[in-house]
Amino acid sequence: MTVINKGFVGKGGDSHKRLPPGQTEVIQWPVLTYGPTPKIDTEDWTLIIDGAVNTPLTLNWEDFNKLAKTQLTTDIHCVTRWSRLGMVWDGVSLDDLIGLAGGLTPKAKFVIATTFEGYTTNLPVQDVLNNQALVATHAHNEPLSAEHGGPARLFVPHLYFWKSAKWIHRLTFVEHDQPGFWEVNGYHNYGDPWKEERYSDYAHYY
Ligand SMILES: Nc1nc2c(c(=O)[nH]1)N[C@H]1C(S)=C(S)[C@@H](COP(=O)(O)O)O[C@H]1N2
Ligand SMILES: [Mo]
Repeated sequence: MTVINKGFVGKGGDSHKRLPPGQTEVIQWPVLTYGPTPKIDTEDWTLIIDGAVNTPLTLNWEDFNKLAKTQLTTDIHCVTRWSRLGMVWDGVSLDDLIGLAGGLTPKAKFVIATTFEGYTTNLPVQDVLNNQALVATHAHNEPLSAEHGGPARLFVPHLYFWKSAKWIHRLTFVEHDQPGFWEVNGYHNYGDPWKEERYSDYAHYY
């Protein structure tokens, strides 16, 4: 297993130094879902990798769990101003999934994540490469609960947490950007917590 430590400094001490502007540390882990929690049985679970990849594929739960896992120790930041520091997450890296799909074609500029219940979010391809993103199954060595996106969710911790789509079902690589659910409803298209990219310019008019 690959283990990547993104600067975890332990509990207490100077955790404020790594809180992005406008964020507050929480100890409990809030649940934030637009709508009800879907219950996805692992028997019905599939992950589709398609679009601008050389060999599009669909993995079932058994296939997916045979893949090598990558562990990330890092912080998460929600646009509603809570951050949880030093979380340990396990899953299959997007690098490995892309490799399994024969690599990206030159048209792969963005990735669109679609979930079982229809939530979508968009990311530039560069933001999901080089161990920055997982299809995660575990947090703190526990399988993800349904509320937190289990059996598996996208995990892209360097961007606001709405980009980490729960109940992930499909990753489609595309040439042209397609803003997702929150991105068309006033959230920023990119969502860098360190630049406080919370809302789109348009949303500031409200
Ligand atoms: N499918 C889906 N994924 C989602 C959401 C959602 O409503 N549906 N909410 C997003 C938002 S706004 C946040 S902050 C995180 C919250 O994840 P958590 O409930 O595990 O804390 O999930 C993100 N992923
Ligand atoms: Mo959020």
